[in-house]
Amino acid sequence: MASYVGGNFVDTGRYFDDINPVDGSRVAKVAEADAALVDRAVSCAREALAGDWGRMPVAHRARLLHRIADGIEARFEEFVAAEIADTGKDERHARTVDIARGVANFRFFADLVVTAHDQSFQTPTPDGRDAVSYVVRKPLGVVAVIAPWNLPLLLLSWKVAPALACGNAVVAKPSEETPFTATLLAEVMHEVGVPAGVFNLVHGFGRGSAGEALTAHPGVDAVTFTGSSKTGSSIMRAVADTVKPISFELGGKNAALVFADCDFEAAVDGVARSTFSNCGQVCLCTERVYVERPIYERFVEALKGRAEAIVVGRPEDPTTTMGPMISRQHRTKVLSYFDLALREGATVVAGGQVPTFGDERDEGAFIAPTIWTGLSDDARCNREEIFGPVCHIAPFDTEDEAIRRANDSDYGLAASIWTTDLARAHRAAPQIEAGLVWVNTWFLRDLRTPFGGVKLSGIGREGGAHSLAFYSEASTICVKY
Ligand code: TXE
Repeated sequence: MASYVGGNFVDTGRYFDDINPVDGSRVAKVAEADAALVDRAVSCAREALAGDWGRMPVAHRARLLHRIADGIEARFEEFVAAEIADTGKDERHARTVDIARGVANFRFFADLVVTAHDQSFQTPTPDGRDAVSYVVRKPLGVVAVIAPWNLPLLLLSWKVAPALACGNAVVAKPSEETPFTATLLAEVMHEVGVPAGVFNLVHGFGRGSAGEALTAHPGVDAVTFTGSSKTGSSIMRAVADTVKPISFELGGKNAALVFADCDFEAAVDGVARSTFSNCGQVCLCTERVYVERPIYERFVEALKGRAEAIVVGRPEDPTTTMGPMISRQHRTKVLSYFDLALREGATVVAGGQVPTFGDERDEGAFIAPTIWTGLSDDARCNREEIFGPVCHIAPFDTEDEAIRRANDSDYGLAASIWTTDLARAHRAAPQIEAGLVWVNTWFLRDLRTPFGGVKLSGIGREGGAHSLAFYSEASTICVKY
């Protein structure tokens, strides 16, 4: 796989391996972009802005975004297979979430940008005459997009689509773990006639590689990033001197609050899905579950049943409901929390181990869906993002206590509340310190709504008009007449 710079695929001659986490086999050799190639990508992006792209009417840009969506749809099966090869995720997830939402992101922002409008005001002047003040929106310029590996195409397109819709040029760096669908996206951009330099793709790692070279590049005008809070801090330092706009969606340690008056089966299903979906590797996944004491024991048993019913296996097997983790390296991190949980006094209700298959999957990165009880709220396993198919369940006695414990976290991305008491839902939801609170559901996303987190979970909001606001620069013009 090669980088895509200035309308050309570029093989740098220095490679790293893209590994399939199902069996450890090599998916592809990926050419790593060095600082010189990143520099060329930024220059090509700037040239594109100075050329036709910078003058293209918004309606044309929107049509082009629809053509990108058409291009992904035309190669849908290839995209699904690529996402599965890189991540090992089950096929249904890749098909209905990852690639489908990748297409939807381009269509959504294409439609949104043509209807976007801004404010204007009649402004009184001191001498009794009139003025009109109005706002125009301009592209930021060259936007660096740094994407993670858990929902590769979905999270990349969530940023690339609005950036292009607003007229920016993009230099994107996908995760080193998942370069495949990003490369296919570059091919689609090429096929549908996105002008050279408007979309550039550089492959590589973070620190000391393409990621760092890109975020530290003086020619980049804004950085948008999804990934770990630690990397978010590093990028913030890299852009500090030039004070670039940033948008960060970082980690989470999300809570589920299950009240005794909930629809029990719906709550168990919802919490199971929010804990184990995508092998627990979604920033929105639940890792802390608080259950009202009268239903606590029953809930623990029921969630254990759901965890044990999960079929861990090959992505293409229709009975599989959970694939492997993204990599052996990530599994090692998650397993270190499994060990830590025992040292911190956890009771293992389900899972806690690496499954064995007796075939090539033993070379992969599989892990068992896991549930703990018995940890204190200040245990590290209850405070640090683990990012695996694991949650801790604790009982609570009052609504105020549940809210207080949910908020006792360095993170604040998402939460879910399970109750049939409407007044409680409305009372509790706004008290949760998180960018997104679901009531009786999880992962339901309206792309028009703001998305992002508080505390260590990020800076800024994207989604709908919030994306258009981030990916453009507002300029106020005041005309006296
Ligand atoms: O993330 P990183 P990693 C969390 C999760 C996971 C942890 C580590 O807890 O266990 O992060 O995962 C690029 N300058 N999430 O190591 O390092 C990197 O190449 C510029 C939460 O994969 O944040 C990749 O493209 N770029 C999450 C991207 O940043 C740098 C999704 C993410 O990598 C860089 C994934 C640097 N200095 C992991 N260092 C979510 N919020 O959804 C790394 N990168």
